[in-house]
Amino acid sequence: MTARTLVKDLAALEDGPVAVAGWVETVRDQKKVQFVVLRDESGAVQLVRPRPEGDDDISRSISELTLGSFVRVEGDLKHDERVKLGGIEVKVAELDVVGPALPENPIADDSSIDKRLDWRFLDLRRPEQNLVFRVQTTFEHALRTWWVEHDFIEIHTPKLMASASESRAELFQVDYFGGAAYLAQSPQFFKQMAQPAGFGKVFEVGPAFRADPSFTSRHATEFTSVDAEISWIDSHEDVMRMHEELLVAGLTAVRDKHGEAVREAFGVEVVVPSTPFPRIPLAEAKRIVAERGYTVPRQDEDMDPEGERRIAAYVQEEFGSQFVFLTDYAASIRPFYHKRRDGDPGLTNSYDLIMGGVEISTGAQREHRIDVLEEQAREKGLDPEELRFYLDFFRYGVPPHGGFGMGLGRVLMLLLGLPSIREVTYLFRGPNRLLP
Ligand code: AMO
Repeated sequence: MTARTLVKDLAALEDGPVAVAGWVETVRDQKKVQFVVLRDESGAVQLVRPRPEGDDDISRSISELTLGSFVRVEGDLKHDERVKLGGIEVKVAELDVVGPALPENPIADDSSIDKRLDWRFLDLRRPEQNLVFRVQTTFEHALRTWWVEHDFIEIHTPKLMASASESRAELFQVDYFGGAAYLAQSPQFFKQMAQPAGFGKVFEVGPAFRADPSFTSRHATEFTSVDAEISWIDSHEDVMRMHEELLVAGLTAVRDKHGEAVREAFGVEVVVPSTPFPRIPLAEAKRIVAERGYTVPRQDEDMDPEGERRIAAYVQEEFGSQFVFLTDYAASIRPFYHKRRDGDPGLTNSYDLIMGGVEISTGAQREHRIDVLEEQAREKGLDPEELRFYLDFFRYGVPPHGGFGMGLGRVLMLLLGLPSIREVTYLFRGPNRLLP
């Protein structure tokens, strides 16, 4: 048996015997000649077979091919400029239908996103979808490479927890041997644990769960959280610097490897931002959008989505940046573990990162002084006893530290100009979706 060649590698080969394998995208079953477009994970190629007088086994099996069937083909590669699809074709000598498909495809290109998600494995066969996950792979790989080159340690924190990790409201509870366990909403507490553990700099890319009943384009009940936490910082400024450098590394890799394909498939440019990203205190950001005709509804709270879009439009016009750090969040709207500003305890050393008008990340310096941390927990109505395991991390020595959490799906959605996190999540999970 000839070894299989990926479609993308065919063009570089000389004419001669090849084997290809993939699924059937189209069949043109003509009287004199039969054409099949075969797609694999790397591209599509035309198969051709002159029809013999009175048909034979191969011509009959081509006539009977159902779209989507997985086939293995041996034949002769021929370069021919007249072939529209890449200037090559494979003349079929043997064809083996390895995985026949049912004749009716349950989805079409114009099916609703919900219908497509019902049949996600078929939806993912579209080349654009394939590209989404190649971009994701490249992006994650570049982040990981950057971290490794900068001496970070990779950790995998448990997702089964004894208590809430971000807020009680969004907690999934599961039965745990007759007791209760909770699904981690964030690796927050355990990535911080790496600091008293003396790890210095850590990262994690892993699942996070939130029982958030919303149906927006940016919320999922399970999502991939990209987290980092570093020791020996002076303030959140050090975290922002690491964050922006990391994003530049990730986006540079995506642009270099997929920039052209992304432009063709999604009509957007992968732009590598220049650093530093603009930094705007939240209160000032609210003033700016108010001056531009939009008043954020609850002034004592975070930006709402419209406010985020407006401030993004401003930084795009003013600084040509797709990214902006909103800083100086009030302590009242931040979790107890954020460090308050020295000399101005109403503010925290924290930030949100906005990309293309959507929040993709929260970061902060953490409070590492146990007495202050306990006090802040109490102030937020939390029971220090329930948080004892976490508070213990701070009783035996810990350096000043901080980090961020970033939603991978949101970054990909914005990077590719796609309308929903559903399009960039391998299998989306929302309030109405547990299958497939
Ligand atoms: P936060 O709660 O802001 O911060 O979450 C960080 C980032 O995670 C993404 N995200 C989500 N993505 C999809 N669906 C959701 N339901 C969802 N919820 C959050 C967003 C968000 O910006 N522990 C802190 C981070 C830190 O301080 O290190 C945290 O979890 O992109």
